[in-house]
Amino acid sequence: MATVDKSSLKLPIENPEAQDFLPLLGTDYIELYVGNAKQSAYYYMAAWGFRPLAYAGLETGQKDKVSYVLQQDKIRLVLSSPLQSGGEINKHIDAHGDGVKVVALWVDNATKSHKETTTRGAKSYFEPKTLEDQHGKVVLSGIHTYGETVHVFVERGDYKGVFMPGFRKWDPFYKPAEVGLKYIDHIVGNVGWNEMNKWCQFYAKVMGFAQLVSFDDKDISTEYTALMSKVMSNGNGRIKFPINEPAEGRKKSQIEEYIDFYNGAGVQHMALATDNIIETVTALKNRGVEFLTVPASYYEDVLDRVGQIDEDLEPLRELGILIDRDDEGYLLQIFTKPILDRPTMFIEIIQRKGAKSFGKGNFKALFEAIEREQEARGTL
Ligand code: TYF
Ligand code: FE
Repeated sequence: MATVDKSSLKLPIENPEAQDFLPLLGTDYIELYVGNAKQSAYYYMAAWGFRPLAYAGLETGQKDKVSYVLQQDKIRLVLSSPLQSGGEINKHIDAHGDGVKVVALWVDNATKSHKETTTRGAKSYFEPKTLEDQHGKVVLSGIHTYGETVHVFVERGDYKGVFMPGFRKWDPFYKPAEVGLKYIDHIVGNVGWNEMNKWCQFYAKVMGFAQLVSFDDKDISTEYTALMSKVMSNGNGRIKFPINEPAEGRKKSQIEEYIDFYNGAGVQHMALATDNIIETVTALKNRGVEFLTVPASYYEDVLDRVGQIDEDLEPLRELGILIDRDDEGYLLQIFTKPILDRPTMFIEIIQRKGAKSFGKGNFKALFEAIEREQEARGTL
């Protein structure tokens, strides 16, 4: 059972009703609906160091959908594609391109999680159901969140199989080395104009989250790009969901570009944590992952802003890793270019050295880097 430890979390907007009705143990998995799961699985293994874990498809008696499950430390990805024309997954891909469908949350009781959230106003995605095989049972339930994204509650009990009933072990010959990714630090949702507060209220009311930190468009609008963002967190801080909305700027907001190409609200980025960002980003670059870059001038005065750090500045500068500090420590972070055909989802790599914040001191440099990419796409 998750205990509520708010001592190290900053919760400027307390949620008095919060915490207890929905204890979350962590992120269980992220499921992406993709056009070709087999080839996506190869990408996440070869480029990102995910290891093959489980498979469900024609060979396991699943006729309409194929899923590959990958894992790196605590991060589990499920890549799913339709095996027939028509149906929910094809519609999702047609509307959004490849993208995150499910943010699955690990709970002790999926039935209670469904009841507590739906009675507080969540729309059910599916009722609690029990899956069973010779390794035990897993109980699942689901609710809708922003756009067509859903949360699935996963109750594993003492299930001993590789992933869950319906899947078999997947052990191909090709298993590239990991790159040091450890856990999901946060998952960011982009929502439509003026919808940020509505979805923050959803996480507060329906899921018992509270607001972690807040910044407004004055903090983060550059000459062209504008957005607003609030971070919602569950009581034990294991689940952090920043929510962005577009704001009015001189030209098109990066959030608006996302909404246009994704055709609505959805997951914008996942931040994956490492405990050695220099090694992780070096490995990722060698495997072809492309990152945003900032001007050399960023590194001229960065140490004046963030003070002493443990790392040498040189490799950070060479790799383009950004640095920020809050009153509890510092953090190192870097952002990929969009990893899909549409300019929608990207991935952040983050190493926290005490800092609990999200890199506010880097927003200007980061958003200017994003604008340069938008400019190249003709979407600014
Ligand atoms: O998650 C965050 O808040 C940081 C910064 O469009 C950020 O990673 C915020 C908005 C955005 C890109 C990055
Ligand atoms: Fe982030």
